[in-house]
Amino acid sequence: MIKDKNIYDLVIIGAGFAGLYSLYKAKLANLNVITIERASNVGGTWYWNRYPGARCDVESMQYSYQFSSELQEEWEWTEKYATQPEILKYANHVADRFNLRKNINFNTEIKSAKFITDKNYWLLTNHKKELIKTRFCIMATGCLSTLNKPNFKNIESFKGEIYHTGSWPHHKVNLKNKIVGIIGTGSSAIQCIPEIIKDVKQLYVFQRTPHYTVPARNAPLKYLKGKNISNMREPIGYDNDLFVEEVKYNYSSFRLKAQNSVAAMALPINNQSALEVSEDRRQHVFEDRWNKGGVPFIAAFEDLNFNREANETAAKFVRNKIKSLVKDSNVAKLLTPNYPIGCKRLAVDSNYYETYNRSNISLIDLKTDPIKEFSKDGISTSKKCFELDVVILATGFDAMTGTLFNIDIEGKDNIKLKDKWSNGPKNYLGLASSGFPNLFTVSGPGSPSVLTNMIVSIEQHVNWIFDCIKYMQNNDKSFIEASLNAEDDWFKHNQEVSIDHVRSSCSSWYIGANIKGKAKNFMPYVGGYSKYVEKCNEVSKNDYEGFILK
Ligand code: N01
Repeated sequence: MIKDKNIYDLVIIGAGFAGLYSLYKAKLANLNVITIERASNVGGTWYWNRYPGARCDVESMQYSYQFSSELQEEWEWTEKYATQPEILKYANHVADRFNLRKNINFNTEIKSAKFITDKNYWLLTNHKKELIKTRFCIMATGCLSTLNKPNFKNIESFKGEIYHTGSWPHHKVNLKNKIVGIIGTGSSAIQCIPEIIKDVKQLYVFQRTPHYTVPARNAPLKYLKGKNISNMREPIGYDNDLFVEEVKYNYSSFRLKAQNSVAAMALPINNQSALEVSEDRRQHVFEDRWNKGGVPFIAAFEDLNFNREANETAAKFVRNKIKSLVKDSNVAKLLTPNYPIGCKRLAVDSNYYETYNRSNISLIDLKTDPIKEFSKDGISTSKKCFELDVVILATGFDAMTGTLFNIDIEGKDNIKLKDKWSNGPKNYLGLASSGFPNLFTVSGPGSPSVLTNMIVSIEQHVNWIFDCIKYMQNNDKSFIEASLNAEDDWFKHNQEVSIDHVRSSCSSWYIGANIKGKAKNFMPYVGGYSKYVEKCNEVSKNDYEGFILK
């Protein structure tokens, strides 16, 4: 690498899990590196999403780094699904344990990034208009970090409190005895509603589309703590009987199962089709998965994601559950989705449907009674005025591209990323886009990303990027750019594999449907994590085939 004291080797934008691991790797590689983070501390999505009930719906023993066996050994998760405060504590522990903080500029926001072609560096500008030069840039900016705040008429006139689940305050929000309205019924709302209902006087849930959710069956993790068991079992994901020590004893094979999977998670697999078994057997399998809890429900049969008839058997099972769990049949009907299960990301809950049996909750169906406007006192729909003390927007994010577009990124020949991607995010392997040399995205569009266990996907991306930088150093290269052909082929492949997948069968943030004017393309790569990794490895083995190196 050419050494110039005024030019960083690498700038990493973001200090969430992707940014922290990138920084760890950069320090290990002895690079002159700085991480820039707009928040006042590490954690990324877990720094911002601190709404009541926030927790990860991937098992904590899997939603954790594997790059350090010491870290993996010493950290003790307390619950099957970690809460947001515990995950944030973990991110802080990682930052301290690996001495990462001194390379992070907090409270700093990058506003623009321009590639200076003749000098072969990126020129970044922060919110204070300070300039930073760097050879390489890693966008560890997260997939769900730009809020979707719908432009409700007169929202600014509301005199009560307004919060967004994706940017919840650091102080405790007092909802005791308040009348609260929550807009949206996606994963965030599904976690939040059963928590806040315990405090509020009355909760109005404004629902546009019902969401499928399955019970988490969360529980404290079981520790042997010195007690002996005769033989350490080979762990399978989502086995509620396992002791943590059993997972740790076999952690490498447990992690390998995730590496070889579609979703970067060790899930119990059933290779049968839902259509090849008897009705009794099918119900038994669904019931078993429902009782054990969590995302393995959608892996109950191998064809639920591809075959609509098979998918309908699972959807019907959940619809019947809703009917049996929600006492008011009209409310149950409104909560029942009519699209394929798993199209919108399956939510995982604790007592979501049961919450609707309480006396202090009302469900408003925005399909038949849409929001007209806000007033100083609350929300008016076409049929009624709701006086509210607090409004919670659980309206999601401008996913995958929103945060990249918030930075004015300009590549070669004055091309802006926003313009280049105006018809959808085109790049190679979700790692780099033609025209934007030496700039990598971690878990960006075009990679399995949000369809997988994010920490595993992040580690794979970061490892690939640092192997690439090392290859460049060893081969005296200082310029890498995805070729147009390679990214066209990858984009085409991505769209092709998504056509028959259930994920593309309804309007969701995966296809940008939640943001007005956004291009409608299936953004994450749906071909499966292990296949994707194979492709990435093949590219690096073949001297970064599909990239132009100079
Ligand atoms: O956001 P969402 P989220 N008027 O976009 C509604 C991750 N996550 O924050 O479906 C009225 O899913 C919208 O309605 P509709 C996870 O990947 C993970 O809940 O568009 N309503 C929908 O109901 C997840 O998928 C965890 O018709 C409006 C809701 O708002 C992702 O974050 C936990 C509206 C938005 O749902 C996003 O989840 C939580 C409008 N104008 C989240 N605009 C884990 O456990 C939007 N809505 C790891």
